[in-house]
Amino acid sequence: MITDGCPAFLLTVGFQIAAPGGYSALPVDPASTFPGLADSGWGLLVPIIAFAFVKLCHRNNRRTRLVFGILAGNLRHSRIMDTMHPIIQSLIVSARQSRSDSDGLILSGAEIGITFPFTPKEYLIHGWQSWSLSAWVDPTRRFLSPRPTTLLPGQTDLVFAPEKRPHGSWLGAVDLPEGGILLVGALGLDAHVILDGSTMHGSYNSSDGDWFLGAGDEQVVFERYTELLQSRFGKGRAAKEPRVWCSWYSFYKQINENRLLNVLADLGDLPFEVFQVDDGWQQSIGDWEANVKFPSGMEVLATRIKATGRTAGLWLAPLLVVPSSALYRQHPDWLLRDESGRLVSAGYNWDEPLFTLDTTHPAALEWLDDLMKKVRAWGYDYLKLDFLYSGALPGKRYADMPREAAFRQGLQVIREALGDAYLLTCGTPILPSLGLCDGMRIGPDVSGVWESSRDSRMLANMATPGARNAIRTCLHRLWLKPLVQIDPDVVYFHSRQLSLTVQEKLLLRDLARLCEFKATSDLPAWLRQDEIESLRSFLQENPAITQTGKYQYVIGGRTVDFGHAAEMPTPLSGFEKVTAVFIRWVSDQHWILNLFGKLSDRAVEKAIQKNG
Ligand code: 9PG
Repeated sequence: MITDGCPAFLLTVGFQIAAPGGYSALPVDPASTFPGLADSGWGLLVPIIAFAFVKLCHRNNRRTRLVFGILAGNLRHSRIMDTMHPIIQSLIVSARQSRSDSDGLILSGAEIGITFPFTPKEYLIHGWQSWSLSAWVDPTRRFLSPRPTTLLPGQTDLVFAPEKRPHGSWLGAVDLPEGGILLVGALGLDAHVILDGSTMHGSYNSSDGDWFLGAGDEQVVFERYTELLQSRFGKGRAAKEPRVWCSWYSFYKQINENRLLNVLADLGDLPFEVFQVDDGWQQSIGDWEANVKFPSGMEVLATRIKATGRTAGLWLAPLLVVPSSALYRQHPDWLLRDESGRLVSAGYNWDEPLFTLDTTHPAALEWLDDLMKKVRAWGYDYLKLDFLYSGALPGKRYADMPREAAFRQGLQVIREALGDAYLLTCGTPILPSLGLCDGMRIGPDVSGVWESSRDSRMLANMATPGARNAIRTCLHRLWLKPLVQIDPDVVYFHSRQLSLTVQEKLLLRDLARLCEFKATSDLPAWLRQDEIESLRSFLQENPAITQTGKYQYVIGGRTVDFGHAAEMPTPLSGFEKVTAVFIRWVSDQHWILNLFGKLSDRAVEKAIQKNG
């Protein structure tokens, strides 16, 4: 522990001395390391004299800069002693280097360890990409690994999928006994945090990197973390969150030109800024030209949308390639492969296996650049780019670089080619997208059901579509708001074909109010007049919001409690465990996925026809 009179700089000096160029577990007890200095009162005077001396004598000498660094660290440490959370001083920290930060410490090291002298009740896991689970979980509870296996590349970071201990991408946190949290968050791209007993282990995959270690009020700690992230990666540029009509959650793949033009006309004066065409317009995943359902072509559609005063939006999954596409046949050399030359699986969807472009291949990058310029030239100024995680999957790339850096390089090319268009990333690795997109999907898809017990409990999969899954993960990603506009997915106003209760639909809307990102796929033809008016005021209003508890808010004067939605599903009973073995096996059969896909396509088509 660090006592009041003892400058915390000894922590810094301790790191320098205890671990010159290496790593060591260092009990943070400077008094025991330097007993004389600890109570000598020289803590401030020594560095001032030395500082002046060093500055005068050795301006450009490398060793001087090191000493200077330690002394400067000392001054800052001395000042923040009063504000640093006392818990920091009781930790055992292992890192190559440390320096103080306004709300904690900045640690450096490819591997770090933070051991705390208490037993946390909760641990914050943070998912790799938009759809991956983020939540506070009971660290003692062992979760089954998620199924179906074929979908996992598109739901979680596969590298860490076999990990049984609680873990998450880039960051981890525990609750403190007296309230507040202890957070360790990476400031680089390829990091992971695992909880092992009372130690949080952080590791960078490919190199050394920095970490923020902060303690205190959850909101304050995350605010500091986002400031640090912003200084490294930048932030989105868009001024105000858009209000979007998106075609996916009503029509799904069954869009066509007429259906969309009818909706466009029906939207009337509802205050949507963006009319976004989702999946279903393209010839194939990889062949981004209009299919037969859009006989006038995508440029004409954009012109019709813009004629209503709205921004034309378009969905693409630009990094994905399916075997039935011309792109797959024509450019097999652009695809990401593993060490043995086999194609890397990016999951399974559209009744086909998914593969991905190698975003370090110069010709693939040129193709991406052309594609983005093409859709801009068609007139689309809002792009929802989806399934982006595929660009960051492990593999052997044309240029040897860490997978997240390779992804970011691809996204950078996309960003530049899109110019001033609004870029919404979806299914995207979180940290590697920061600074390059305007909006980011921060949870899995919503759907008309609250929760599928089969998916979340039997298959232990909380990345599948469902209102509760979406709310849970989004609630644990609200901290991203200073960095990027956060899209929680659409809300519902209609009452057809939904099993959501009124309360559950309201909760989705309140989540959108927290995020300030408002979108729906509701067809005006499906809405009663009162529902139209509720939608209109939802889009127009800007209610005052205050947080009153961990998951409690006052929104426009109403108390809203998200607590139940944020909880993890209940464990399986003995009998359910037996059933789960069978269901987990069945879920891994491709024909089952295809069958479910066909059944749901048919149900959607029926609903559209029945409801006009
Ligand atoms: C279009 C949709 C919508 C939606 C996106 C994304 O197979 N899967 O694992 C899978 C995951 C997500 C998903 C579709 C399939 O949804 O989030 O808003 O654009 O793609 O296909």
